[in-house]
Amino acid sequence: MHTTVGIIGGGPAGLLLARLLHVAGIDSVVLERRDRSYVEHRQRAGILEQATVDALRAVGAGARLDREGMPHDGIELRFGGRAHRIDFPSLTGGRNVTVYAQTEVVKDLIALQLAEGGPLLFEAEVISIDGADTGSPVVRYRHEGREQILTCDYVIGCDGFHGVTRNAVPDSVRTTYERTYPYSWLGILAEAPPVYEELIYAHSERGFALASMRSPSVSRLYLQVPNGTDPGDWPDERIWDELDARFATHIDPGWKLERGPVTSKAVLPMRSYVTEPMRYGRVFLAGDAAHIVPPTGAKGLNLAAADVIVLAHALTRWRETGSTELLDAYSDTCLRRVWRAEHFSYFMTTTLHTDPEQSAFETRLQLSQLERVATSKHAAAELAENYTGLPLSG
Ligand code: FAS
Ligand code: PHB
Repeated sequence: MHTTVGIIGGGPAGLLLARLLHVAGIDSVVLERRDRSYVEHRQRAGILEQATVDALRAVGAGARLDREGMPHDGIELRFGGRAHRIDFPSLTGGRNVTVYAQTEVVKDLIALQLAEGGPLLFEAEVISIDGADTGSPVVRYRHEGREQILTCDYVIGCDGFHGVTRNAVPDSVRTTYERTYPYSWLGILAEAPPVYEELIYAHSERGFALASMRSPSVSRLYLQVPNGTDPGDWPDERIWDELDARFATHIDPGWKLERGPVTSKAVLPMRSYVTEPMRYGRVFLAGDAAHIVPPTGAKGLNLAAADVIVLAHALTRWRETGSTELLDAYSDTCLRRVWRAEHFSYFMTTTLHTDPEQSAFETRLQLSQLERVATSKHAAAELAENYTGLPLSG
């Protein structure tokens, strides 16, 4: 089989790229290792920046998002027994975010691709990519019990952190940067109506907690836990009690979450990771295949979207004019945004989480930083601009 653009991975990056190329009249094939149900039900991100929403609308995936997505104009920070709201539009010239789960984004994009896009093959595991530095790279994959070949003009690795495409970039030209954190998140989904209008990020000496949502009847909540935590050690009541303890404030000591059946429970490690460059010859990397951020800044999914928006624009320029100027600039263009998001995610994570080893001095520094955000519109604007997403360039 031959295609112009071979896309490895049917997560948000791969699926959005396929749709962006389809709209531009460029053919592609998506190879996804897992089955459809697994990909559609993998619990991950929940916050979409405006640029991500705009891209989904532009490729025809905006209808349900516009019906069911929840626009949010701010977040609440809780620390030192107090609460402070960060208002996005007034601090960013009108920007906000939309709460719409990654599972729903993936469902919408898969339905579109199957209905009117190029081939999207599930249970098609890519084994290797050969000829990255030639004009016709070759993807070897296993599908329906047979090893098969896809020849391409370009190959895009959208295969996430555990994918294979990064291996096509020789160690001699590749640099990786990594930081792991001394804590993880225990994430739950619960059939419990959120008693809060907007997301709550809580710093407490017991550890970090985040209250998000999936709908008016489904809560999405996270607790900082030690690395290696077994979700089985956290029965539902223990989770609810700990969440209430971490969200407690002096101003409303009776504030409690509404409880309900926990339908999903998982521990998520925290990692910062970047691999440079995001391109070698005819092979490009996008999304988690190239970079990972701790989810505290809600950047992961949005960075993946930003990469493929830039890449689709560059491939369209190449198809229309033959110029590879934007393709040649892809890695540098994306890495500027990636490193900004890496820093913001690191800032949110290290400011809001209580490292078990940290000193009392470091805790006071965290509280001082949070106080600064709560009392300075300039400091609040810096957080709001990064959280709602900086303008796309390139
Ligand atoms: P993905 O990992 O989503 O998709 C890669 C796809 O490639 C997968 O479907 C995989 O099956 C496929 N693949 C891998 N190897 C392959 C091969 N050899 N052949 C074919 N296919 C292959 N971000 C947030 O903003 N907020 C969150 O709360 C949040 N929570 C997360 C929780 C978890 C457990 C994880 C792992 C990530 C979380 N993230 C979160 C980040 C997440 O949303 C990613 O940023 C997002 O999924 C990136 O999308 P992709 O780059 O498409 O990678
Ligand atoms: C989520 O809703 O899953 C979510 C929201 C904000 C984050 C991380 C995860 O920072």
